[in-house]
Amino acid sequence: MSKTPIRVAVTGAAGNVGYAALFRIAAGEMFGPDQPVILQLIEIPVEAVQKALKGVAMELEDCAFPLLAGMELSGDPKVGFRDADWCLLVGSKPRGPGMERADLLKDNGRIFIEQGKAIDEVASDDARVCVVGNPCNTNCMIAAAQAKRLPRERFTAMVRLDQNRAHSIIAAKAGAPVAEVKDLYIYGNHSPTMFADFTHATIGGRAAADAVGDRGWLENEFLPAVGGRGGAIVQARGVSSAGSAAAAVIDYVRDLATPGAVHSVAVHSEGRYGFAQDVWAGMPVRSTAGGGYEAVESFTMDAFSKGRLAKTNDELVSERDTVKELIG
Ligand code: NAX
Repeated sequence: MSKTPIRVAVTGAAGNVGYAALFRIAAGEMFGPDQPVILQLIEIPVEAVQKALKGVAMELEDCAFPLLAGMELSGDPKVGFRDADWCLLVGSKPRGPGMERADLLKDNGRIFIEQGKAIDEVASDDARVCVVGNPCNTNCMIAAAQAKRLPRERFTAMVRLDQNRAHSIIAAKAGAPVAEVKDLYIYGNHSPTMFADFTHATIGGRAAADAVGDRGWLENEFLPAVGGRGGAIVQARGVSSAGSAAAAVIDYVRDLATPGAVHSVAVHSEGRYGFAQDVWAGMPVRSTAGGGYEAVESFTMDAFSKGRLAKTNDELVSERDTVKELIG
């Protein structure tokens, strides 16, 4: 007997990351090769955008994916998130020319207040919320602050693209296959201040510093390369990451849905690793049944790492303070 379909709501479904992710979700790469999905595609209620969304849905139909058990298109979050089991918040307002970061935070804050409220009202009782739209840590904090029914641990944000970038860059430097990189996790904000903790990483079973043979490179070149990779992609492509971002969304949600997987996720910090209590910070988590997780708290940080954690925490605190009056 076939499984009950999982309802997956995706905002920004006609955008670049949405477009690149949807086909992979419908093909079974997120929830497995025998798990049907119903896609609930949400876009802004603007005629041209809704028309483009219809076009995306037409293409999904044309793939005849056996696991795609249905699609619902919407311009209203209270309709789009109804009964959703997984809410992937990809859509957000991009930073326009001359726009201050504070204005970006506030404009997006309003979107995530509305979506957080709608999810809390209409999504399924065991809904999980995964925020991708930037600034994703703070957007996630804002959405979670709206929840009265759903526990805030259900709200997480994506730092998986940073983890994937870090693995790839360090493997190339060590001349090792990327699969040999272990225990390299992302801490803090999804921004250039993030800390890709190479101090506990191993490559082919050896400490990363030994495998690379150059701690100076790790501190002074690797970290800026990971933090600056998004900007480098924009420079090269003229638009921001889409294929790699979609691959990271698949990895992030698939691992959350896989008990035992250990991976980087931005979660409610609760003071772990010295982060402020109420921010959402990247850290390693171990997935538990039903899309849950427990934070991995066992890594001991050296003085250099503590300095990096403090820096990314400062940025998260400043973002929190910028939107404070919005969330009350
Ligand atoms: P696009 O501008 O191509 O698409 C965004 C889409 O979101 C648009 O179609 C827009 O109409 C829609 N949207 C805006 N407000 C909405 C709302 N209130 N409800 C529903 N839909 C809404 O951006 P894209 O390249 O797809 O990137 C999407 C977001 O992901 C951006 O915020 C981007 O900064 C962020 N990213 C985050 C990453 C991460 O690692 N956390 C990496 C990839 C990506 O850059």
